[in-house]
Amino acid sequence: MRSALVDLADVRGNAAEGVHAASTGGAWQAVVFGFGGIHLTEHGPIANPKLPPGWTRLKFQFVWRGKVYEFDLSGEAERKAEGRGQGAEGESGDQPKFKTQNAPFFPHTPHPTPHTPHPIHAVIFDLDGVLTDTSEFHYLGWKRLADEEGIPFDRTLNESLRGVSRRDSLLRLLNERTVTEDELQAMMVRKNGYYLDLIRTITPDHLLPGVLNLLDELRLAGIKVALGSASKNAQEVLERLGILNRMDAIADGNSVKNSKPAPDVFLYAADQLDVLPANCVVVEDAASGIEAALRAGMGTVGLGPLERVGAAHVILPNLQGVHWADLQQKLAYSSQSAPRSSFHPALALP
Ligand code: B16
Ligand code: MG
Repeated sequence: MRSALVDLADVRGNAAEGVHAASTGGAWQAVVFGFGGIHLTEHGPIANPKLPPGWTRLKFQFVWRGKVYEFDLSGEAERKAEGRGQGAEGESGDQPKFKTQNAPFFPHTPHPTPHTPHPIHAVIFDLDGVLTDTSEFHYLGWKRLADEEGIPFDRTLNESLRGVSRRDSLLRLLNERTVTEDELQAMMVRKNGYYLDLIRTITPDHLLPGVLNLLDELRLAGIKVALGSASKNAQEVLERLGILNRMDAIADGNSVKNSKPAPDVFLYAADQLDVLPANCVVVEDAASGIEAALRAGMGTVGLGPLERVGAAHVILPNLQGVHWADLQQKLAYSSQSAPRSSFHPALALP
């Protein structure tokens, strides 16, 4: 799929410059050697077809050692392979037989679950790292608290707190340190005070590039929109960004008990929207958020590096220049129906 989509879905964003011949070759090999199960014997090429469910026929020519071989393979359960024209010499004259009982020469890899994407009725956006960048404010808030407490804290540690609830973030920051529940609560209040002071500066200019346009396109397309954030300050941030009224539902740190990577916040959003989880797509920047959305059975768009959001169905650097029509197409081509537990690899953009 990755080879095929380089040009079919323009996943690298440069198909206009010409066809990617090597990728095309890769797709051909996947089909002929993979699904067709062609292997080369001293008598000629032999097929051991394993067509994906839904494929009824696979027909192709194969040139080997100056000879043209035609294969016309059916996808029926009994794998009746119908050869026409020239076939494997010495095996069966003009009518090649395809060995169904032998292991193919070229080992098969399991093919992805056939793709039957669900129609998308709603998009659920994470807040920090997707609609705006509050992570710097979280960093400054945690840093101040950590300095006061004499605890080491840096930007690398802050990075690992993306999408992590306030309480869990503090527990990570405290590391092995033991504190009472009252002390824990007091520290959370203190950090949040610092954070609230900082977010007063947020204005609509703090919306990340591409967000407003995508929200507009979703509205035009009749797609519902919700927020799915771990933050308990999400409403205030949305208000300051000027997009609170754009949300058809809000699911945040106040809505559910279990935070990401539990699926609860996204399931809550879907419920509020009255849309089935399978018809929702989540846009997230955090590994914990992608995991939560996958556990909710939703499609996922990961923003950021592969190491962070590699489990998502579609991966983009950010939302700048992203159009709903393109995103929808990428999601449709991704293996959205693959088993969630496999965290099927995504379509990565450079
Ligand atoms: P609050 P998201 C998350 O937002 C942040 O990424 C994370 O750093 C923060 O700890 C969490 O919200 C809780 O935020 O302290 O405001 O409740 O990415 O889920 O929108
Ligand atoms: Mg986030």
